[in-house]
Amino acid sequence: MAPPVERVSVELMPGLILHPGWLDGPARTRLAADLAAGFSVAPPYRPRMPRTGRPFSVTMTNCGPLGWVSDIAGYRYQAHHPETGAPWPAIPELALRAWDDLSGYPAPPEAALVNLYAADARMGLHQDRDEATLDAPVLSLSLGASALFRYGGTSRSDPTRSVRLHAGDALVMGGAARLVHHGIDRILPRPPDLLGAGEAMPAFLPPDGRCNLTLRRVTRPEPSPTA
Ligand code: MD3
Ligand code: FE
Repeated sequence: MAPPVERVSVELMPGLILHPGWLDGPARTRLAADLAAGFSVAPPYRPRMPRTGRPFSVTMTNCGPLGWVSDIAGYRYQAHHPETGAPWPAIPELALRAWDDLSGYPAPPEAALVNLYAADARMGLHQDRDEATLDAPVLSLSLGASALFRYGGTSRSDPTRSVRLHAGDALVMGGAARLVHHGIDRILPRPPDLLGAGEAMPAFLPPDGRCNLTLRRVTRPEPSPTA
């Protein structure tokens, strides 16, 4: 019998909860396979900054009824891939289960944004506020290489702290943390592993790359019949 999985959680600030190793090795492998299957329908593409058209250093795709996209015209959620026009694939089952277990939100997520980082990619400090449902948390799942995640406050000039995100970690951003500024400063080199058995890297990632999936509720849910 495999030993039971240790399940701890750390409140980094009110509303920002880290669940280290939420997905075990087999779950990470399954999630990566489900994502890879989706990429054949919705290939990762390189978004551009609104106005300037500057390309992102990450590539992106989405799963779910809606996907977050960015191009010269602005940021928005839309139902189709911006390059192929195809509807986004379904959100992987394991990701939906993590949302049920961790979000505390009564309606399912509508968008799962997939960010793919090469070893030299980063994501500048920003807020996520393109959703009409700021009462719903955002849930992040990490695969592949570890990263240095930075988070601050609701003001851009608030002091920041950093924490490492590792493969399998789940991070929930809700309540007072929903509108904090955050970003990825850098992808961390793989630690030299004395046993030669480092993290199994999803085949779709570039060498020492990282994948992050963020689940989001975008539209206000219909009131439930019992409410
Ligand atoms: C805190 N992604 O996609 S995940 C993003 O690792 C994004 O790819 C980063 O920021 C990544 O928008 C960070 C952690 C995260 C995601 C959303 C948040 C933290 C958040 C929303 C509000 C507050
Ligand atoms: Fe974000």
